[in-house]
Amino acid sequence: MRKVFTYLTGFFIVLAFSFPKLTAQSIYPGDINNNGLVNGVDMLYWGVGYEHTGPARTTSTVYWQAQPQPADWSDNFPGGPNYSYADCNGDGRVTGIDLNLGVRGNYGRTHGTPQLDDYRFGVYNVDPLLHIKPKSQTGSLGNRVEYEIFLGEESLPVEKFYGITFIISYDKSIVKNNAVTFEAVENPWFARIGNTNNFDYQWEPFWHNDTDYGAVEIALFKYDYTNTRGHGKIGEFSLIIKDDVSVNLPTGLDVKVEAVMMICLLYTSPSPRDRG
Ligand SMILES: [Ca+2]
Ligand SMILES: [Ca+2]
Repeated sequence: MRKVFTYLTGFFIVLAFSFPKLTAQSIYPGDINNNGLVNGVDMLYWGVGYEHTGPARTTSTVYWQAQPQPADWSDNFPGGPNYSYADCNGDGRVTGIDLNLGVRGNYGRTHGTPQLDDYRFGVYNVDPLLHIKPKSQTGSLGNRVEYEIFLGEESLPVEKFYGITFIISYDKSIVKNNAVTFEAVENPWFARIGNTNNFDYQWEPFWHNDTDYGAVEIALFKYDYTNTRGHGKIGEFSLIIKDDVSVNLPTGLDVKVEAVMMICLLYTSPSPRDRG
């Protein structure tokens, strides 16, 4: 007979942040914040740098090796590197190619000794909640367990949303390999245009399951130069429990958020749109 158990609901809090300070050297295509690692955080930076232009590099490639920096572009990320880092292929413009070939293509690669990204947890009842909620209160061995992911609540919405990345970890010893899924909401609240029922398509989802570590990294990020206020479901996450495991129930799957970063757009420099 299969064991049936109740698993725990997690509550997590996220906080908008300012970009960390980082030193500039050469450009590794995809590592936009130049911390030595390509991950979801670089996708947030891409959304901020989208459509900016500046001097091209002498090398136009996303090949993973140190590329020479061009002359500085006119803008820097708040507290961080020059916008030229967002031009992963070095052609002088930040476009979808830089996201897809640079950041997604070089995802997970490292150079030097990576510095920890500036993940931060917020303060309870002050910052909006990132809530991972099981769809059912019971689960059984060998079956898929589904979770809904919510960001913000009616009583405490996200005031200015531009992007979020977070890492959900789970106990890999009791979760089936390659059985983790993530699906973003098709028309999420943060893509709503004003108070209309129309949605902006200038946002992207990303997720990657690391079976070695037992964690899935998720990123949802806009590139429309508009912060959104709101709250609600942002996606669904699921995994399958192995059918041949012995676990201490009901602590079960040990699903929790390991790290989170949420950003808003700061209007410290004009967007390409404002410049016309
Ligand atoms: Ca990085
Ligand atoms: Ca480019």
